[in-house]
Amino acid sequence: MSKDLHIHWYPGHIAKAERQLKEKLNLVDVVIEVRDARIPLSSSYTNIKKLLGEKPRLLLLNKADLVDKDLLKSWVKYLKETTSCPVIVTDAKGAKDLALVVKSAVDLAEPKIQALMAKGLLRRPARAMVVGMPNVGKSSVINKLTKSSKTKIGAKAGVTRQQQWVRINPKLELLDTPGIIPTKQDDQLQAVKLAFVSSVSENAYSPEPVAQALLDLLSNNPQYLAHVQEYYKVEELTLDSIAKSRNWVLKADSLDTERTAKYVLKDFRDGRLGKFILDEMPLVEDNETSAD
Ligand SMILES: Nc1nc2c(ncn2[C@@H]2O[C@H](COP(=O)(O)OP(=O)(O)O)[C@@H](O)[C@H]2O)c(=O)[nH]1
Ligand SMILES: [Mg+2]
Repeated sequence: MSKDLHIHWYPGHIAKAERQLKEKLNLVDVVIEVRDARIPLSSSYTNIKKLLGEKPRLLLLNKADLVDKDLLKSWVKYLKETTSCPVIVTDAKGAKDLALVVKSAVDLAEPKIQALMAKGLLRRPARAMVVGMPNVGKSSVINKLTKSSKTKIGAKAGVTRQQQWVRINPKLELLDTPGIIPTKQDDQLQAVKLAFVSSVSENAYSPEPVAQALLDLLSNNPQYLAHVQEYYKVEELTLDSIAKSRNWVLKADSLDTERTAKYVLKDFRDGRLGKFILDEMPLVEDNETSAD
């Protein structure tokens, strides 16, 4: 594989995955979209509404343990304003966010349930599914939601053949497998960020340019730069200087930058380099104050 900074995509796979996702979406009243809090924009599509349709959507910013709490608060506010969806911060270890996720999903589905009842149908539990890009924590969220309730309902006649549903409470049923939003290239920067957080397969890129791109991105933020300088005891965030500092050399004094790249990516993914959010928040026009 070349050492260029390039993420390889498979358009055929993407189209197929999107089709499968759309089929599953037909089964539910409400969608729980999980994003990686480290990349609140890049871990979704810019035109996600086109993919998910007009279904009511709840946004979870997962892996919140890996980012700065205060910075994340401003992202929650931003996403609420720009998507008009409820936004909840979650992490795999916390449990107190669960009740809120369940309540929000039920509330979001209520208009649909009311509409069914207005047509003369009996009230039924809302149906939800978890969607998101690879590795954002979809399975962890499903496990948390279903742990308290082991009531498998099984396949519903006329609703689905293979899908399993779990009753979370009398008002909510959850599809027990997630819908996968395939990662794809809206732009190269987004693609590389998805590689940082393991949302794209390691076969799709070479580690050195991707790790260096991470170091470059972190270098642009003075606070993040300081964290990483401190962690590796280096001035400049390059694979060479980190390899030297760690004494990762191959024979004949050449630096083992491949090993270094893999360590840098792992250190970032495990949260050892610091708590970073790698997307830039676009400026929002404040219509309310300008109208004053
Ligand atoms: N630090 C951290 N790791 C998480 C969190 N949620 C999931 N993970 C880890 O992220 C990886 C992917 O999680 P998984 O639920 O399988 O993601 P999925 O591919 O979207 O289903 C696993 O190694 C999880 O242990 C979280 O909130 N914080
Ligand atoms: Mg999974």
